[in-house]
Amino acid sequence: MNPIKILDILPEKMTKTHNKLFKEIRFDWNKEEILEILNMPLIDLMWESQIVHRKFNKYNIQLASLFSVKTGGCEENCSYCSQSIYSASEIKSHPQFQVEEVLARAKIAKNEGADRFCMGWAWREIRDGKSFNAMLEMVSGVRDLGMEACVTAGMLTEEQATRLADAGLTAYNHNLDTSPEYYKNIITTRTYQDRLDTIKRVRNAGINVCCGGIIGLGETNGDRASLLEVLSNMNPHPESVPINSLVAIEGTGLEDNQEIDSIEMIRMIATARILMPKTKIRLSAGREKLSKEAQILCFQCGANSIFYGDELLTTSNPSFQSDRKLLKEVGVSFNKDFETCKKTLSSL
Ligand code: SAM
Ligand code: DTB
Ligand code: SF4
Repeated sequence: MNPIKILDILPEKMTKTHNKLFKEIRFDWNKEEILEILNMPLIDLMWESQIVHRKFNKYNIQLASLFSVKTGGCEENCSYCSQSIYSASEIKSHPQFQVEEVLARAKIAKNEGADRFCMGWAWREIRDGKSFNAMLEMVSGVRDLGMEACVTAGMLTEEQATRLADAGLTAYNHNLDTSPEYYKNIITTRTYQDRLDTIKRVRNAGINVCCGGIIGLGETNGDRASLLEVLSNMNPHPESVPINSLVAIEGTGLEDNQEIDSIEMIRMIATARILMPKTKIRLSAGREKLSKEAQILCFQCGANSIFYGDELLTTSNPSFQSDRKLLKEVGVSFNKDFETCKKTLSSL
């Protein structure tokens, strides 16, 4: 049905909200407006977000596979992370994988239907030298496979960003994680401004920005709105916004945090979709705790990408096969190339 037709039959109050939301892509959202959206009656929020999603996007889901190229031993103290040297989790450090090994993993992901390959380094920042040169080779190797390449490796300099752009990097992932106000409760070894500066360097180098956050850190709804305010006031908006829900890992500072309700994830995704209509909203960590139905509601409210593959960085994720089954049930295409997608689906 044409959404404009639905608008015609809306009660007056809802039409007003709608006009406000619908007018254009905005970069001036404020916290109060965002909180109002985040706290809307759920049914209205789901409906509003779906209309925005259908207006601005095709209904497909991007599949991004993730690989931890360098695991553990990170000097930052992010209290949710098993890879930090401050964490008592039993995660085994692993030296950086070789270029060939990484590209072999990218090929497997491609054969499974992924069209983006994201590579993670447990680093505070990128340092020049052999490891960085290998990263550049990995990026161009992934691009040669016809996939999008994303890297997440901490802070970087202008020059490093330019070299990554020259190697063909599609996107750099650097999350703000939470609100500027709550940030100090989660990480103290770097500042919010450090994160913003890195994101700016990525943007200036012409690389797409992948920047999101985590819910379940103990933050309030106000903090969630505040994080979304920072993201939606970036102009242009980040091309990709991962919404993670905390995977409470034993030995990390947040191991005892209470699990968040799936409805909160749905609200966060729906609100992100309304604020940033064209951005890829990635339903990220924590999917194993979501029922099939909750994930479907996330897709309906505008999530249009998932991390696809049995593993995230150090924790597990739904299997390739179960995700393909889910997407088949939902009936959305999951690859840019619809024919390839249909072939993969029919071979299930
Ligand atoms: N070291 C780099 C950095 O922090 O930018 C890259 C890797 S880091 C693991 C990537 C992102 O994963 C973090 O910014 C955080 O948002 C998310 N993440 C890490 N551990 C998580 C957890 N236990 N639960 C949910 N999200 C997590
Ligand atoms: C993002 O926002 N989430 C991904 C990716 N970017 C790098 C990482 C999730 C990590 C979950 C915990 C783990 O596996 O260690
Ligand atoms: Fe290091 Fe990234 Fe983990 Fe923070 S989230 S401790 S920067 S690997």
